[in-house]
Amino acid sequence: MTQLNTPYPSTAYLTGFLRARTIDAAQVDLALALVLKLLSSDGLRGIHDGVSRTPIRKRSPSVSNFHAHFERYVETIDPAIAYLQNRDATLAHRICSRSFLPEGPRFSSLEAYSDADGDALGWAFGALGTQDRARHLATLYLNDIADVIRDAVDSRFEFVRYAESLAASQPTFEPLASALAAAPTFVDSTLLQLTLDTIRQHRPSLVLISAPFPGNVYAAFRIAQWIKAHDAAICVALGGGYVNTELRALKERRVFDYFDYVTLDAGERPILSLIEHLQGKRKRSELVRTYVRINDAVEFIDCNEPDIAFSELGTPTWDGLPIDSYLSLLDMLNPMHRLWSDGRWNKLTIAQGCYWKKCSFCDVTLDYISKYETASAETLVDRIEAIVRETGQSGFHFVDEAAPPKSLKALAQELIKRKLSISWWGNIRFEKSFSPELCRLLADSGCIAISGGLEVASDRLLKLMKKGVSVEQVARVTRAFTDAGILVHAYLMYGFPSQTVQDTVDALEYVRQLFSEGCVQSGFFHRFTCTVHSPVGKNPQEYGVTLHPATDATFANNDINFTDSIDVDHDALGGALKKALYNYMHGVGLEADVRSWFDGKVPRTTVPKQFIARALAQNA
Ligand code: B12
Repeated sequence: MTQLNTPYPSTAYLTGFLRARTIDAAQVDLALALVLKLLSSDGLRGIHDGVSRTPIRKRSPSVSNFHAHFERYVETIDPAIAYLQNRDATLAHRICSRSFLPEGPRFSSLEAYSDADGDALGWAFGALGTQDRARHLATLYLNDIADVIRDAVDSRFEFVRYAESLAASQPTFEPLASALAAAPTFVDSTLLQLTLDTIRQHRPSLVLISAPFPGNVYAAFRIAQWIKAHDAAICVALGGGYVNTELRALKERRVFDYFDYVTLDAGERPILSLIEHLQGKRKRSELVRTYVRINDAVEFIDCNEPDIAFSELGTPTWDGLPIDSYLSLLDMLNPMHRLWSDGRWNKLTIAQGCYWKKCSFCDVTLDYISKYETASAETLVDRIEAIVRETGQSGFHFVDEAAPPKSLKALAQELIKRKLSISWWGNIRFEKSFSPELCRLLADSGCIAISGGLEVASDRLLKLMKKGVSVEQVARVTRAFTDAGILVHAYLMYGFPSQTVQDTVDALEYVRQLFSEGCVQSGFFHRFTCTVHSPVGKNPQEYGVTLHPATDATFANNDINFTDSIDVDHDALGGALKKALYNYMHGVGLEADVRSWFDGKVPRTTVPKQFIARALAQNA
């Protein structure tokens, strides 16, 4: 399960690469297929069977509501999906009437938004925002159905992650093994049918399953299990972001009851080597970054052959994916989350890896961060042109860790030179080099939004985490983006080692001022987690933390529990930070003393009231 608005790009990259090498390859998005199947009239009937088997006293409000209005759900599901797929825009009027879609508990969130006339969402979408309003209502309707699936059919279900806890930082394979041995749920059997249909259609000799996130892993194993049961001769391999991050110390033999091969990091070279091996042209000892089971033991084989250069990877292809069937959802009323879940974005990498690779909370020791490589602006724009030609769509999400300013500048100049009209957004660092002139150039080339890390807004902690930016610098850079008409989203963090209550209050004061001065429009506070691949995980003493790693990890290894040198209840503070930020994004509470967001007593901020205004004035 990944986001539903657009395909995750790994299959597009690999299919494009393999086809460029004249290897016959096809790609399928079973995550989307599964969701569309569940959200069809047949799917709802299957869900209803589960509901009927749930004793009345055990039914949650979502389940009871679904049962009571079941016929209405069946009648409305296909039109609602067609609407969310942008195939039937005029239905917006009926959806906005609030008498078309059945409304379950999820709709109660709307009460909080009613304006003085009792018009829910009036403040957010105004009188004319019918399409967005309908999209939000239809998203709540799907969320109600997801709750029903979770409460009555399969407690592990979510649209963008399925059974995530079985895989995320799971030191042993045990929980996954027992889930895989259990009888399939209705969600599983639906996926099983889709898997078998796909195998019959394509008749593959090799299946590559991509698991970018922990919430894909259980389903990946299920798919492999069913392929093997259907035809044990089909070779099945696993790779992707989850594997690259969490399975670097894999010792679990049972993984190979499902997969023949598991590979690490960029997939192109390992896959070419694997195909040559399967064709009898390469010895097993010449595989690249590949785990195999030999004599009942897991071995990691890596003949150290160099990776394919970034400039030689070829162009991703979306051919074979149903690009008109993805769902444009409008879930949270946060402008950046909207880009993540709404719209069919083509995905492309500007540079591989991160050019900075110093941030102490980040997985900088892993290849996908540390191995930095660029391609020329001409090559990138050739790829962009080819993708627009193929998909007919001109929106791009650059999926870099942090796109380098130099490459973005060259790319913008090339896009403008070729008079190519695209829209693009992506992740950057708030570097000094993003001057007002450069921001305007990026906007002219189609940049609509950027996200970047302000992390813990505190110069002491930014220095400790080796972020290489200061709060003043972030203020000036974000303001330059905003002035150029580009939406700015700030990644924020709390709970970093040695962060005091005072640091947290001060960080919120900086954030308040940044919103108030029109520097950022969107943000999200993430809780710091320590991973084994980050500088904090590698050198805990430098950060004053004591690690408590899992001692017997044979499967996944990523997050590590730790104790900080100071004792602060970050959970309690986190709630206040999120509440304040949510309000700031809607322009609410910007005048209030930041202490008012916290439940308990916290100290007054030490940040001067005009700190950000003064930082901006220095620039003028
Ligand atoms: C852009 C991005 C996002 C975006 C867009 C996500 C999307 N759905 O498109 C946003 C910000 C929304 C996001 C959200 C999340 N993300 Co994110 N994201 C990334 C990022 C920076 C790039 C992903 C990308 O598009 N890469 C380009 C593709 C082509 O690379 P790739 O998938 O790795 O594929 C290559 C190889 O892995 C390999 N390969 C892939 N599949 C296969 C299969 C086989 C068989 C083989 C042999 C090889 C192979 O070959 C490919 C080409 O070389 C990565 C980090 C990174 N640099 O990769 C994190 C990353 C994938 N995200 C991660 C996480 C955890 C998440 C979230 C779960 C965070 C959260 N707690 O909510 C969510 C999940 C969202 C969802 N369900 O869709 C982790 C996953 C690690 C893990 N612990 O499992 C990563 C690795 C970052 C990290 N270290 O924390 N993410």
